[in-house]
Amino acid sequence: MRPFRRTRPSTPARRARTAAAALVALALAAGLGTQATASSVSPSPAAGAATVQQWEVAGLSTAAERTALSRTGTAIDEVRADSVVITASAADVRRLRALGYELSALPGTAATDIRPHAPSDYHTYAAAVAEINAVRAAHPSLVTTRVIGRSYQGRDIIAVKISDNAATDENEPEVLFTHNQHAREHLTVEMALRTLSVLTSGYGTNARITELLNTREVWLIPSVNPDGKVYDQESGSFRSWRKNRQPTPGSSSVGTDLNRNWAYRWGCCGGSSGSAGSETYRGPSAESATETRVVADFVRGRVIGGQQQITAHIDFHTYGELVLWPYGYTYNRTGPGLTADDAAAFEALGRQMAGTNGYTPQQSSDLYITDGSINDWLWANQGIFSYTFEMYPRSAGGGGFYPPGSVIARETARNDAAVLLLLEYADCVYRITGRQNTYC
Ligand code: LU0
Ligand code: CA
Ligand code: CA
Ligand code: ZN
Repeated sequence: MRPFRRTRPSTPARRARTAAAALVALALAAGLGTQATASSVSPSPAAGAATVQQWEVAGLSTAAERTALSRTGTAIDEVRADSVVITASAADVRRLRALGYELSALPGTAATDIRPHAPSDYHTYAAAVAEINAVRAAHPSLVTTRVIGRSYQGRDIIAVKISDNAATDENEPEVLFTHNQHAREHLTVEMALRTLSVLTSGYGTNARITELLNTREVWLIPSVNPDGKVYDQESGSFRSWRKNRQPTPGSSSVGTDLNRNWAYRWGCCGGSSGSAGSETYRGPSAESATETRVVADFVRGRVIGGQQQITAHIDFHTYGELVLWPYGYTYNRTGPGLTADDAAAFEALGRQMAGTNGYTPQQSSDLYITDGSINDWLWANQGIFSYTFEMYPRSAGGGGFYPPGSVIARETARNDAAVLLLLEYADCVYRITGRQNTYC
């Protein structure tokens, strides 16, 4: 386990800083004019993508201190023992320093410092779609694809189904994997392609995979945010873009953080921002983002005869090497709709999956509070055991959001066993704590 020290005594400077951050958070919530403008928080490529880079923010060691920073509208890239790493523009840095935060630049992390990946490394969105179509053509009884809707800019959002008799909706537990909610997290799209390859090549050759695909229906959504992916990846240098590409009405800002836009306790708890320019902008209302709505409608469409068919889910992100479970909106281990038995099952399966890939298992809010996340909605609203995996690297030194293409094969294969474990328990996740007779 990552050694969080929740009880570290607070220094006067720390208390002052936390108080200042809280005041600014209040001002932001009240719509006062202290927030940076859209162009400074989310620069247009011409205006200053070069100034966006990663910074270490010193002296933050508890979830409450990290949540205070995120209340200023900052997205936290990485949690360290006594600091965090963020991506920030020069204007963000000035704003945070004015609040008393100590920031130091992480060398080599500006988007323009990062060597563009070779086309053979990370798939573009179009290349990913082409590969999916090729796999489907090679395995027509095992793979079908469905356009579940279109992104804000009109790109297909695709769900790939993998099962025996894939064209038929059979009465088998369904498992969902979502990828690339955050634009710059390109390794997650590679993860979807890896899972597609492992499952299709293993069917008929590997007894365990054959049995799983005979008894489960697997859904992969390889890119929830294709507009963001294309915007980040296809201009010649990376843009460190996180959100979707939907303009906010009444503002010059572009983009909603899809993982703050889901419809459970949306905006409740200081785990997202109401400022359109923020990296964690939650949108004007829950499911306001085209892509959130498309995926939520797809999930609701899996309710058949009053029963949600999807039982288990992983949302792939980068980075940090973490296995996370709900709730994100509260530090409490249990909450409405999340009993001690539910929490025990979440934790047991989360820890077992982490045992296979060496990630750190923890409740999502051990990092910092998030609200409107996909995990909270899928569990509270749909009863789906929903995890987040934060993939490679563990820290910025491994390449942050842009690790070299040479790690793709190793770091996606690293999750094979966890994916199969989730499929195995999809018939009854409570089996992992021996409570199947009570709950399944
Ligand atoms: O959405 C996020 O902030 C995630 C973490 C949560 C799922 C708890 N981190 S990320 O944006 O860096 N992928
Ligand atoms: Ca089937
Ligand atoms: Ca089914
Ligand atoms: Zn993410």
